[in-house]
Amino acid sequence: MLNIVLFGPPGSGKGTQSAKLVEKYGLLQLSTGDLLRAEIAEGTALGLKAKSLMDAGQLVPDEVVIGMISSKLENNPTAKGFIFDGFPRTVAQAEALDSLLAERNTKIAKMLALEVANAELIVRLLLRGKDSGRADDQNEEVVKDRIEVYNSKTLPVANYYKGQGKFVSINGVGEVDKIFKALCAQIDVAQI
Ligand code: B4P
Repeated sequence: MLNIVLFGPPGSGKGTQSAKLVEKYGLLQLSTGDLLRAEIAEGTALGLKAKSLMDAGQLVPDEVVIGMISSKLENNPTAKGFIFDGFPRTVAQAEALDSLLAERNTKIAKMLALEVANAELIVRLLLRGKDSGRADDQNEEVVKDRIEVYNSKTLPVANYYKGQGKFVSINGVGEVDKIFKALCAQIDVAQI
């Protein structure tokens, strides 16, 4: 089983690259952002709770996203492996993920971290906001708040994986295909 954490600030290309990685490696993508947006679209109680936090650029409580990931792992026992996209976003989530994987006799092989400067992130997200309909992409203050939340709460997760010797930095600026090749080179080494 091959499990990869795709890491990076909002707008760094996690969703974009995950889609390509899924196609090439046949792994299952687990995007907590997508799972939460699906809950909102279905109008579930969880979705209603998450919406106001997401629209404000804040993180949804750890127990909510950990519960969603846990049930996805439970429901996909035969998966070849997983790409965790946008999860874990806090150290508590990273610890919970390690436990969930250990229960299944597997672990994270690598964290691949897309590095993009703040100014470029803001341009990308506001551009996406013009046609995505995502409230959190349409307001520059909210976009800046998301980057701030990333720096304060999510960046420490990189140190968590550095401590395990699993962290790899990838330049997230440039052509999508060039970035994809750099990610594949790391995954190919991890598979050997
Ligand atoms: P996410 O859905 O994870 O959204 P995101 O961080 O904005 O990244 P995304 O994957 O969508 O963007 P991408 O970089 O692909 O999270 C949304 C919210 O959900 C969070 O703020 C939080 O409230 C909540 N949430 C999610 N997970 C959570 C968790 N674990 N714990 C707590 N709360 C959680 O792409 C951005 C844009 O850049 C696209 O338009 C793309 O076309 C463009 N782009 C990509 N690559 C490019 C390149 N190389 N050059 C130019 N543009 C590029």
